[in-house]
Amino acid sequence: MRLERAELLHVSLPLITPFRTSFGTMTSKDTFLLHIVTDRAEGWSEFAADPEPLYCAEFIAGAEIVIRDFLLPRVAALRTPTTAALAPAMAAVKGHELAKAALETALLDAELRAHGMPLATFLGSVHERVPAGVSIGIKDSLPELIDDVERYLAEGYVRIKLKIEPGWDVAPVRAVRERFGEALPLQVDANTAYTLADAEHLGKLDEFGLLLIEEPLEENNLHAHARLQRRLTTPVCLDESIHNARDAASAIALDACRVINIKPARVGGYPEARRIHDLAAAHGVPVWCGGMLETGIGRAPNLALAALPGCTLPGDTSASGRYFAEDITEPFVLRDGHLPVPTAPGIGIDPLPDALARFTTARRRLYP
Ligand code: OSB
Ligand code: MG
Repeated sequence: MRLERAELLHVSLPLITPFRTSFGTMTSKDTFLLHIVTDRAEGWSEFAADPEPLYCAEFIAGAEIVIRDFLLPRVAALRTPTTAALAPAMAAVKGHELAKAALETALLDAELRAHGMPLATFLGSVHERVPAGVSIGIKDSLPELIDDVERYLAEGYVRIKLKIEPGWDVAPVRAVRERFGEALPLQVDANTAYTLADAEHLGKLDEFGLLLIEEPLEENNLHAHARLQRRLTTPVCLDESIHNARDAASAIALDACRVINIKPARVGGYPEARRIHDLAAAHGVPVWCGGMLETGIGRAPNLALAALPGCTLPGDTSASGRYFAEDITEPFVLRDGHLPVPTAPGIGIDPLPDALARFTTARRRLYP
């Protein structure tokens, strides 16, 4: 396979409702797509992070520079750019997992399309459809939250995740439990909003039988998460703190988490996500596929990952309609609480030319 062309398309899609977390409020999904053309096939990917480095250290403008100036030249220098050769070629560049994932996924898409193989087959996925959970942002009031949960459950979502922060934690969890009962699969995500000094307060969540509490403490502090886990019966799940399989191995060894949220972008791509899945499965640690409010271009490959056998908890891969009035691809539609795993080669989906043209705000040639 020979790299012939690479371009980056900035896109902006309005969200149907603002999404508020402990780190900020999003009203639109602003990101870029990578489009690469090889002599054999074309490939697409979506950068997962936001314009500002609030969820993670990476951000759109920085990633564009990293890809253009440091990653792509290393890939273009390969005699035969294959997915397997990519990670070693990019390893000299420290960090920047989300930028690396974008480039690797676009190339993987092209490589798989050239072989006529769906990503799900490449990864070893075992399900044709995956159960969908939904992540619900912080609301202005409890009645507003209850309305949202009610609506999502009526649509068929099989698991509810509540975003929490100091001042919005025990009360919303209690309100949802009281209204919807013990049996509702329920979990929370703090996005690093607490410190170990809050351990006793977080312990108040134990009585609600949550599936997990996601990233309660500061990013990368495995030691503090292990100390917190010792004081909670609710399983700690790590998101922000897991950047690769090495981190996952350390976190499991330290008992810093008992569940892992795998976001392929956050760990540098699908092959590394698969390694984390395998490592966790070998330790009996359940994993699930997270999300970053992706358009269809980022959602499609995540559904393939979510269909791996070790993804035993429902993920955050919700239907397109939970985020956008109109997606950039054919929308993913919830049926019976599940989303279909794409079956076409590569990521299994393409941007719709008309939607792509309307959502694109800038287009930049990266190579040659
Ligand atoms: O922490 O999982 C997170 C969205 C953006 C950034 C971080 C997170 C999230 C979500 C939403 O929780 C998941 C989704 O619906 O895509
Ligand atoms: Mg999270």
